[in-house]
Amino acid sequence: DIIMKKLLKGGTVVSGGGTVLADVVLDGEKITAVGLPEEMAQLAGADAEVVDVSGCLLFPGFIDAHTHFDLHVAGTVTADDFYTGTRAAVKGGTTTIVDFGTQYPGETLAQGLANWHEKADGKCSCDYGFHMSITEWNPAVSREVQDMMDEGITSFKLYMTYDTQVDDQTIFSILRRLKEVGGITGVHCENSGMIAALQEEAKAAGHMGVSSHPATRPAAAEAEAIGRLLRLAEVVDIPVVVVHLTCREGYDVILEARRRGQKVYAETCPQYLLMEDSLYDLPGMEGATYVCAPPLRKKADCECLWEGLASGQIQTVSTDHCSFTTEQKDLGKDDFTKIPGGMPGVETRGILLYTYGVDQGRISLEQMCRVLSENPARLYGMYPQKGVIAPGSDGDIVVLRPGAEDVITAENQLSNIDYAPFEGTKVTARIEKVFLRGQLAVSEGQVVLEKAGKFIKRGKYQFGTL
Ligand code: DUC
Ligand code: ZN
Repeated sequence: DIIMKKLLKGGTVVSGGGTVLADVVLDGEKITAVGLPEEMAQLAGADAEVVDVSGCLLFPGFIDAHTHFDLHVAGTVTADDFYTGTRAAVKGGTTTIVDFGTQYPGETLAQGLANWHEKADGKCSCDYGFHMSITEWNPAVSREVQDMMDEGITSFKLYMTYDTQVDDQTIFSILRRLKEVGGITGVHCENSGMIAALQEEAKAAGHMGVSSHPATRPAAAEAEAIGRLLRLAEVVDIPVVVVHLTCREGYDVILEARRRGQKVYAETCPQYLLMEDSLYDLPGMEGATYVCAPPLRKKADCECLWEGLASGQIQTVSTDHCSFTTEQKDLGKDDFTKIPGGMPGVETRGILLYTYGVDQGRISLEQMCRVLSENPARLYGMYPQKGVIAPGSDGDIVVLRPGAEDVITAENQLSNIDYAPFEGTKVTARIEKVFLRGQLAVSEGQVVLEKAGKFIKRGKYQFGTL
């Protein structure tokens, strides 16, 4: 391919700070110029490949900082691995994922990381980084945290529930260590003891079906754990990320900590913005496809989360993509606690945020750009390599056509599962093209470039830049 330069003509460039009609020059893997048509044409030169993107919005490639690909969990393994998962991601406009490398029982962090590199290496159709999930803590693991930072793993994940959970003392020690090395952690906040007790009660009463799922993981369990985490972080004096926030109760706890002067970041996901817990009452195992933790909540919670996005109190929208087939979901047909928890999402996050967020007037284009691209790039040490369309940044660009009519169906999806949670949902945007570091990866909505993704060594989170 001798034509190295590309000129994207006629589009509207979106950033967190505004939108502007501008042409974009790509040279090799990078964006080299953004500006007025005549100037850009001159900079690109007569040999540049001209790509007509008129009528389209150009976003910096979306970043999904919460995926679970090829993860062993609940006695099975997620249906999407790095091959199918990143193909689905890039089709949906996501040019970078940050997956959760996991320290399985008995492993060092180095072993967990090596395992994740092996899973991802050569298989990814978008760029990728890893957080490390710390599930066992001792002095040797504590020393390894610096090694992770040196390897570009600058963020971590802790669970307050599941068998991967760490207790309060451990969380406190880990936060102390992260403060020393300049790391940041996302935390899955749910009170595991309360959930275990409620599950036992439900089962003792013979309530074995899917409809028991939401009531046994109440919003109070999430809000309590968020509060506990934030008090631990307060004493250590370190910013933390509350991942997949679902409810008003938790939101209020976060706002309260901010009023005390704490730095707290919050993430939510499309399913928590758009779906309600009444789905768990669907007949048979239909509701099982919506089982995730924390669970879907009420309409008022969805509204609260949209408000949080609009006001900037919630900084990122990720997916928590953790997909299982209906056959895998059937593992819990006699006992709802055995349903593998998780929903897909990487393929539809952008078009859903556009349709329900921007098009329906809940958030602005700039806010959409911030929560899908700019903020995760800043928070996870990738800005300005990622997260912005500007000279010097990677040529990761989503070409989104607003006003298109499309319908989400399982039949057309690339995710390796036999259903789509948003089946039949009408969307008003189509992702026509995606550029991954200057290369056309999606054309006419089809993935045309596979396995071109590379590992992104991330920098430290810079306090105060978000
Ligand atoms: N929640 C899920 O539903 N699945 C994966 C991990 C998580 O936190
Ligand atoms: Zn998750």
